[in-house]
Amino acid sequence: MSNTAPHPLLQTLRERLGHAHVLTADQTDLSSYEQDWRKRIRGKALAVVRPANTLEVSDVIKACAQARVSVVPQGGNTGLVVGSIPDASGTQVLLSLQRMNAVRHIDTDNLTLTVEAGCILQNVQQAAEQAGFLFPLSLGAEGSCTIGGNLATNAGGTQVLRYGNARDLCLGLEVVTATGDVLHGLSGLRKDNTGYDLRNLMIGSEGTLGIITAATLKLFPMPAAQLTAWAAVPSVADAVKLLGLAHQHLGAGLTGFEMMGQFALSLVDKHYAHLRVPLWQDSPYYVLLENSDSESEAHARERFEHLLELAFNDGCVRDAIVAESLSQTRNLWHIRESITLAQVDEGLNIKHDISVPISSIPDFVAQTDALLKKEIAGVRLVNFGHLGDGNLHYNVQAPEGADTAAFLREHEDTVNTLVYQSVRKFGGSISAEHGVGSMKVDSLPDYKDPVALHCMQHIKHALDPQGLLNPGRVVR
Ligand code: FAD
Ligand code: 2HG
Ligand code: ZN
Repeated sequence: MSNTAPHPLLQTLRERLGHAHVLTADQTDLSSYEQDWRKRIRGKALAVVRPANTLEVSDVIKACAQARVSVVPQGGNTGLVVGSIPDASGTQVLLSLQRMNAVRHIDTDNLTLTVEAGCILQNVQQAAEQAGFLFPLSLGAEGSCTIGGNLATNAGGTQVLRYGNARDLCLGLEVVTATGDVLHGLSGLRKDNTGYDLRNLMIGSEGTLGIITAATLKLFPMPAAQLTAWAAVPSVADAVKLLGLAHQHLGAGLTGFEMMGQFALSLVDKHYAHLRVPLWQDSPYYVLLENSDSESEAHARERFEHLLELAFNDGCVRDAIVAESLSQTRNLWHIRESITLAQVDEGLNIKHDISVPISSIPDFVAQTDALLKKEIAGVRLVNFGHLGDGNLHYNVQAPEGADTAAFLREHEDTVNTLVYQSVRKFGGSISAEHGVGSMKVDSLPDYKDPVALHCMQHIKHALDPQGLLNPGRVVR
């Protein structure tokens, strides 16, 4: 196609959506759609389309299918595995769900909330709160990621050990399939055994099987109090021990359990000194615990103090603070959530979002740390994450003062192989949260059960025989 002759598909899309919602690079700066969040890769779209409703999404898919043009769905573009931007060919349509951001319905007796896919997660949380309920999905990107993207990646976040992943929080989906048909699955049913679970197939499919246009989500009672504690622990094994004690003594009240290595916190201290990271120079690891209490803050505090006393006596906690106020609670969470941004300020690193059984975490960390330190002198490990789910962000940062680009060029493949082999040794997963995208698509065959991978390829082919939806992501 020459630069002067517009692609005939654009004319069709403009007729359906209106000129203002079919954006091209000759008229508009598309960088926010074409650049991935970590600024590792920039793609090039044939056009960015912004449908206003499900019917328009269906029209776009039908037109693209007819023109044999592939489509990349995008929500908030906060994904960390390069799955939501077009490739560099300039031939793909980027379908942004941003305009589809309505709250459709709240059913307080059924404890459900139905929203459109482009709703920002924070707005979903607020809609639930205004109705007097909790929608517990919570992550650092909640101010810009969308519920459609959360479901497409089966996002985790910081409340999984109590409420589950995005998958566990969703009862029904409306999806536009690769043929442009609309799958009307917005049921609020908690039980439905009428065949294959298409909702669960779509969740975590990263835009490769269908476009999620709306979702029915579960609501929960709002706790009377949410209190946090910050504990310095002598080792990873002690953090695991503390987790066991917390489960035993807080029961269902334990809603968050995040572990953070000292180097991860030192980056927050270096780049966001105003956050005043507590105790960070004292211990190699720290834990942020959250106790949600259905009675009162005083009750929550009493239970926390009892737990911490047991932990001090055991020796698995060296020092600890319990938040004095809601603002201190928020600040502790803010420190934890700032680790991702502090890494950006420090320079690109090699990200991992691995999981292994919780019982294996101490050995996994000890053995993998040793392997990496032997391989790269002075390597810095940004180890933190959702210990309560057996999920660590085991990120690998260049040695102090090293050239980051050169470090990635020379070491990224080797580091990934070392970490993934270690994950395999402990029976884990190479992606517990962020998904496969295009960053892990070529590694997956080495670490996924071959029969599972084969089934995935068959499913992709059956639902999207033309390879129209987000090609080159998840499975090839
Ligand atoms: P996008 O980035 O736009 O898309 C992600 C994938 O979903 C792409 O493959 C895209 O094609 C597809 N997709 C998007 N919308 C749809 C749709 N409507 N239908 C079909 N496919 C679609 N992830 C976690 O799991 N836990 C965390 O704690 C966490 N913390 C984060 C913190 C920060 C600061 C950042 C930047 C990211 C974090 N993430 C985390 C990663 C990211 O997966 C989540 O932010 C979020 O789930 C992505 O939502 P999004 O709307 O931005 O999706
Ligand atoms: C988190 O838990 C996110 O904060 C991002 O999943 C992790 O920065 C990362 O590697
Ligand atoms: Zn995470």
